[in-house]
Amino acid sequence: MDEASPTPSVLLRQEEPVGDLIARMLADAGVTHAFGVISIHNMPILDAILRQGRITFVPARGEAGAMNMADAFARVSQSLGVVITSTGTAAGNAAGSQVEALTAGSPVLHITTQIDTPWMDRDRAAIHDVPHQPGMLKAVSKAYFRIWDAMSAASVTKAAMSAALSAPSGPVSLEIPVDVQRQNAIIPAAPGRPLVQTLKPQIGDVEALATLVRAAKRPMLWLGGGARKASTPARDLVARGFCAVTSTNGRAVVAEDDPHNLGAYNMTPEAQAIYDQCDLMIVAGSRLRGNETRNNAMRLGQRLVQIDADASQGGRNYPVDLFVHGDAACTLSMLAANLPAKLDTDETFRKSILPARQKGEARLRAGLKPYEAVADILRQRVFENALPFVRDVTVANSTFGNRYVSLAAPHLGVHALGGGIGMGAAMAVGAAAAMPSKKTICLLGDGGLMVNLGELASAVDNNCEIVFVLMNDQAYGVIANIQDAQYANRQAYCRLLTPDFSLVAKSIGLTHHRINDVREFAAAFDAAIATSGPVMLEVNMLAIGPYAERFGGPPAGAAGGAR
Ligand SMILES: Cc1ncc(C[n+]2csc(CCOP(=O)(O)OP(=O)(O)O)c2C)c(N)n1
Repeated sequence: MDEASPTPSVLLRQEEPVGDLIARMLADAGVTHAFGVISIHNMPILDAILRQGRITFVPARGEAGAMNMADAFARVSQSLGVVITSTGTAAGNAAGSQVEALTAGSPVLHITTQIDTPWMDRDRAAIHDVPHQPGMLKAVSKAYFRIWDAMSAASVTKAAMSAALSAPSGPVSLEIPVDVQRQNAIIPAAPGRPLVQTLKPQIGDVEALATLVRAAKRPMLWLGGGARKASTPARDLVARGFCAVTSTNGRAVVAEDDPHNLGAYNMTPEAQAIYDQCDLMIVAGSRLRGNETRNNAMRLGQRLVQIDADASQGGRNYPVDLFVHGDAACTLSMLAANLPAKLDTDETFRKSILPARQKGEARLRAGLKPYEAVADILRQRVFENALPFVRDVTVANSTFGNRYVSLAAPHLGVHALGGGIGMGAAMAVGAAAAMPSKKTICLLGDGGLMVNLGELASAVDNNCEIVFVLMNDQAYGVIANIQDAQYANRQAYCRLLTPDFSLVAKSIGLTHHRINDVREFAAAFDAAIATSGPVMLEVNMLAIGPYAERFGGPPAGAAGGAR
């Protein structure tokens, strides 16, 4: 190049601090929201987010809540959830909630930090130092990464996002020491968007599966959370002759009002009778959890096929005739392509699904007395208006919320798969951020709400469109029931002081309405939906009375019955 001609700008190397690069890469990847708690150790990143103005940062009251928000955001938006914490205690605070994200396989990027690199991993008593932080993060993550220096910042960030989003998706931890956040990095010549790969099964496996299906007269699909994106092929297969049943997390993969879908009534006596008729059960993207299979004691069909993106899942809980390693949506689509337009299946069997479901629903509803109105109104409004429905672990959800309240689409359902209480309120904030044009409905108990009460303020601060339906029995109702049934009525440690929630709500400017008569629920709920901003509807269970049937927790005992 001769001296007179200017250097083309494309060849001019540009640099920026790693904190800026991270914020830029997240925005380039389509991230619109991040959740977290600010700290000196993450300020270079949060300051860059502020200056760039491309991402809305939602400050939570604690890292546990922030992780739940990012998790629910990921589930409802079907995109990457991002949580930003500080090193040490802050990262530890997020760990319990990250266990839930890991259980649910949520694509969450947990950006956390480290002390300055010269002191890192050396246990030299620097403030905020935790020598075993990587070990802790690895235990609750699908994958763990550290950005050691500015040179690798872009590639490691891309790798972390890609790992979170690629099936089997899950939370990924990314540690960035605070001095590295300030170092200058080269701005890559192209945005480092995540590389999400679809796991295509081997054609031989799909052909073997198609052979089994063609021979079957009463084939069923068992759809789990891993099949949430497989609605199109799953609905197609049901239209061709399959019947379906779902886990709680796989609800609405096939429409909840499809007469050939048993829904999440997967453990009733009628369900067992159907499985005993079923000659081929194809389990797609499901862990066959103990609390949905009576600890694997339910018989699931004469032949069992499992489809999973995680190769290590094959035959983990049930012996299988065939394991197909592949993405659920991709595998079911390839299966459909290998099958005739109409399967030669048993119509009597297909017709038996709806009555079985109706029996399960009727039995469930009879046990809800006097709260049928709460269940019926939620069922109707949530389904008809396609609302996100977030559930904490409480009697109301273990009975009707998790199966009777219908969902319009799989991504609209958010609940604690791991059974941990206390995440509902924060999850509702994340769900509302993902779908601001709709009211998010959050059904929770007083015990669960107390775990993360502070996040109610986050909901108000961000003017989230949420209706909190609080079933207040002033107790850990589930625990009290178990103590009555299994510990000779020795109720203990389950009646903790709870505040007057109307005063809590008033003190933070949260609209609150207490329901003392269940007949008021329908009108109060519709008024809450029509109100702008968050609303708490407190159902006073002490005034209304107990459920007709007591819920005593998930099945007890060791796993491993179905052999
Ligand atoms: C993180 C966590 N701690 C403890 C438990 C045990 N546990 C299960 S249900 C429950 C009570 C929940 O109380 P509340 O939210 O008031 O709902 P209710 O049982 O009254 O319907 C407790 C403590 C749990 N599941 N998760």
